Amino acid sequence: MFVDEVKIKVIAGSGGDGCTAFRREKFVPNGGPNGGNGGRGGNIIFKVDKGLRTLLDLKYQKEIKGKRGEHGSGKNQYGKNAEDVIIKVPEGTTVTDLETGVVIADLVKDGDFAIIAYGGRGGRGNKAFATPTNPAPDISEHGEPGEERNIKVELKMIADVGLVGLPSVGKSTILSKISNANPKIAAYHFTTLSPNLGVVKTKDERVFVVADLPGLIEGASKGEGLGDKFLRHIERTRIICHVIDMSGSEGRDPYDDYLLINKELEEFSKKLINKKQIIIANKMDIEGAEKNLEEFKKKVDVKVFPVTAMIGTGLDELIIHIADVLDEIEIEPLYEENEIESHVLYKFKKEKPFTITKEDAWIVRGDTIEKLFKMTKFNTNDGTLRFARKLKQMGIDDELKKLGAKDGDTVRILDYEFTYIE
Ligand SMILES: Nc1nc2c(ncn2[C@@H]2O[C@H](COP(=O)(O)OP(=O)(O)OP(=O)(O)O)[C@@H](O)[C@H]2O)c(=O)[nH]1
Ligand SMILES: [Mg+2]
Repeated sequence: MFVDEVKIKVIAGSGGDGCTAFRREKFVPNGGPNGGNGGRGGNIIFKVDKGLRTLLDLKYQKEIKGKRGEHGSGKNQYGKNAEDVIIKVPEGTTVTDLETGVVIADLVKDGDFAIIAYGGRGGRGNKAFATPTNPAPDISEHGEPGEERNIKVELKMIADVGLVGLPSVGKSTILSKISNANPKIAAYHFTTLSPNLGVVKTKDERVFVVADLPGLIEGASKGEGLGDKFLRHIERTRIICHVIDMSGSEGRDPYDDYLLINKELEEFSKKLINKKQIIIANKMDIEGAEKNLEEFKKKVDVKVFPVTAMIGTGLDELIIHIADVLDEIEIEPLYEENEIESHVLYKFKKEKPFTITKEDAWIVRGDTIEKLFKMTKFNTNDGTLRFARKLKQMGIDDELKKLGAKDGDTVRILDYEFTYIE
């Protein structure tokens, strides 16, 4: 299994600001409050699109930002909610919060989705703060900041295509030429000891994953050579690319090789032999290969792709053909039912509403209090007073007193400083 991994920051949209406004009508000197609420900020949603096979699109981004909600306005006009940002991801994508290590989403099938960061709610307009005792409040809120998280996105990928064949026929060479992979290549048998995976991108931007397997030999299905250990890796691929050394360079007959490998595949499992096969005739540069190919074609009734992997000849047509065939074959579910460990989605972590530490000043920290701070408009008396009241309600005043804060001490929340009064 090939795991692709991307670390990225997601910042959902903030809510729009609430509005402070008052009705103005002819002959009504002091109209009531009519500032509307801001709209909700855009969520960041990951959604499976089964056409995607890699996380390449995410690799080039450092962060994903949601849109801000619209601000509220006078005459009780609510701001519009922002549209969500929907990021397409492939089947088998998991998302982990880097701070807590908790899995936020495990997206398995086409259409599965999860909210990765929640948009902030809209700030309330002054209309919302009106009470019988304060019918004309001069107060409204900023929008709530959108949720911010650093995440790790992982893709557990299974190959679409398996390259099989005898040792030294050029499987790893093909993989190295058509994909981003860098497998070991050498003139001796069993150069490849475990499967290599590579991502192939065609000129018309289709993407698939190819596995290059260790060479198979007679008896492989029963464990000869590296044998059956790796055959199960191709059980879940959609296509088998059967690579044949058409030059017969080791004194072999390409048609015998073809039959031998098919026999091993069949003996290992019916599933393998029933898979769609594409025949690749490699080493066409070597003398005798052309003649062998002619003979070979007389004996088999399938399309053969002649290539010279070493210099790349024929590979462009080959990968376009593979992509065309893949388009016609359904992707099998990525996981068997019993392989799925859990689908539990976690949302916010529980935490203390605030902490206070004595540094150069009394520093108050905590999501709730910091959020309240960011949502407060300090340019009005009502706003500032409400903030002070909230500090008291949350128990921050009491806690400061308990810790020994004295009249005149400085208290800081984010970059805002104020003086503590007992
Ligand atoms: N002349 C020629 N040699 C090739 C070609 N493709 C691969 N070779 C050579 O064949 C040898 C084996 O190539 P590999 O790609 O390692 O073969 P493999 O099928 O992965 O081999 P194992 O991993 O051992 O099963 C290397 O020396 C390659 O340079 C080709 O198109 N022409
Ligand atoms: Mg190899």
